[in-house]
Amino acid sequence: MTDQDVDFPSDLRAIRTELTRFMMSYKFATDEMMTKVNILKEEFSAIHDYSPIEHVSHRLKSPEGILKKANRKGYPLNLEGIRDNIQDIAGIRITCSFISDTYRVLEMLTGQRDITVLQVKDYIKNPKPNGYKSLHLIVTIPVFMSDRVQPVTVEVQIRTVAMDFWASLEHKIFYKYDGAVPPALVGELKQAADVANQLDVDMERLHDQVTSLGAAAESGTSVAPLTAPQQNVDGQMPFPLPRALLEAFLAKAV
Ligand code: 0O2
Repeated sequence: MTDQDVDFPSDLRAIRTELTRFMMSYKFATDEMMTKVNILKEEFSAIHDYSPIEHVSHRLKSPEGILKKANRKGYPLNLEGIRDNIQDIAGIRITCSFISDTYRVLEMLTGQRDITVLQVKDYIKNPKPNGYKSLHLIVTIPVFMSDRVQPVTVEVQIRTVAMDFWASLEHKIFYKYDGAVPPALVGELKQAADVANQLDVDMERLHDQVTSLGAAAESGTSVAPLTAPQQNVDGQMPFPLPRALLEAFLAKAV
């Protein structure tokens, strides 16, 4: 028993243990998803000429936030009810440079065998009336605990940097006005979402143009590739692969 336990009767201690296990399962699921996304990001950066994943972040809803949401939505206030109804306790957000990358990342994740897709909402093809755009994915992933395997739900949001910029500001404004955003501001936000979308479209077109120029010029002119395989801070490749070793591999003499 710790000092803290002295003030806790056994029934509260039992609830605390149960809640801790509950929250930990979501933390582990988040860790697993982050590993999956980081593997894709790192592999793309090292092997291909660029990564469709710019940035990835995660968040775990606090126990207070979970209870508030369950209350607000009228869900049963027990762990089973919460597990069955609240699907965004664990959240991952992936930002990509281009719209096509968001779909590419969606495909790569949903194609993984241990990920079960429960729902995909495409707010890029079908934006919300306020202009919100993003791909939302609800998945379960198995978490291997000491005594059981628990399928845990994770919400994954995938969007471009421009969509993310817009959504962060809109989120702040929405909370500042407690949901009652003045109509003029709603209109301006919608306009800004349209501008962000135009930027996405223009940037992708430019990127495609420069990429095809690079490909055409590969046979000898001086157009440099847009990006190179990722090197670490010392300008080295992720693993040291000296020329002699590569030559030995080529000669199958290792
Ligand atoms: P937070 O604080 O980011 O967690 P749900 O309310 O999740 O049960 P809903 O609203 O149908 O059901 O889910 P949806 O549409 O998939 O939205 C889930 C999350 O997407 C939200 O979580 C936001 O993070 C984000 N989102 C959805 N719509 C908007 C929007 O119009 N603007 C912005 N900025 N974000 C949006 P939470 O719990 O609402 O918020």
